Amino acid sequence: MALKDFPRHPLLFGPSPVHPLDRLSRHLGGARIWAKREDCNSGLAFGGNKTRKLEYLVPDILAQGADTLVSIGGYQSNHTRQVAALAAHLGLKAVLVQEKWVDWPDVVNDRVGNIMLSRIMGAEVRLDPAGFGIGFKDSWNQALDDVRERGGKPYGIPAGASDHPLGGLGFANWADEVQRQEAELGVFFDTVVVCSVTGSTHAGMIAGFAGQDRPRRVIGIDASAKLDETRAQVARIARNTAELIDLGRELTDDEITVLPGWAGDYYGIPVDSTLEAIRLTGSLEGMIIDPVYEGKSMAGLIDLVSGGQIGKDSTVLYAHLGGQPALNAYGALFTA
Ligand code: 5PA
Repeated sequence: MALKDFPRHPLLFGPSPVHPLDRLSRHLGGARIWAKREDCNSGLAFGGNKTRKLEYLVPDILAQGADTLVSIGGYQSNHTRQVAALAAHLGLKAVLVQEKWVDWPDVVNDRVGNIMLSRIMGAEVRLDPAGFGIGFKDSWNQALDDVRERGGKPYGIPAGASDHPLGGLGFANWADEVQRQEAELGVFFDTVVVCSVTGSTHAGMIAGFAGQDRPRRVIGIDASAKLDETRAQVARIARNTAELIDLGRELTDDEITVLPGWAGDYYGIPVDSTLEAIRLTGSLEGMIIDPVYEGKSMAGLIDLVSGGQIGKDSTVLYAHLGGQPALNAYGALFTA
């Protein structure tokens, strides 16, 4: 089935904005850098990359007659905040398992930012001491069982809405949207830089771009600090998605690039390059990025352009996937 034939429930304002980052480009002395802004793509609780993925899950949620969305993430998960917003929007309940994915000492970590927004939107938030992992968790299965026991009808959405048969479609659609915007703007992005953790953002892009006539590089920057798991999940979801949208050929290994080097040792803990990227992007462009995801992918972009792996004549699209609410839990890093 072609991508356009999959049912999609619109949750975005429309195509997300694309604009150049002129001062950052000049500062790096080379490649022309643009951003595509998933951080302001929707009116649902600040939007983000999951809102785009969820557009393709909604028809399935409604068809199954579910009354409760059940999902999982860290305390400061952006994904679960977007699930809470979707539940509010559809008039459903949400149960969110929020695990201690990050050993971060800030005393407001479980009270501000994303988790606060989810509570405001009426979600049932369950704090769980389990650590980081992108696989299926017992606590998630327990939450699904609990909803059933109460007589409800749960719909399970895995971490990051990734390991779901339809999880890659949202960003396959993003690839088509990019192509339409390029035609309007008269540009071609030969390189796309994207943050990768649970994988379906990057994977969807790979599958979507693979069907286009003009080849380009899609560079995933790992922010999981568990490279092998993220790389395997990106490859699996990219191939499933390619099959689902009838790409008509196998994806090759060199179409699947997840680079290590900017995640630091732990998911969710920023390192020097993350903080430098956040300050540089903020002070040169007024564009805000977070310490868990986008600060790490921007650090990757900066080094790849500075080091020449992305050439001076390149036109680069930075996928800004959202995530700023988590900054509130990292206040101690920005006191001066
Ligand atoms: C997230 C994910 P993928 O998980 O699709 O690889 O996307 C990575 C990513 N940027 C990039 C932002 C702002 C993100 O929120 N967040 C998760 C969450 O629970 O919020 C799924 C991990």
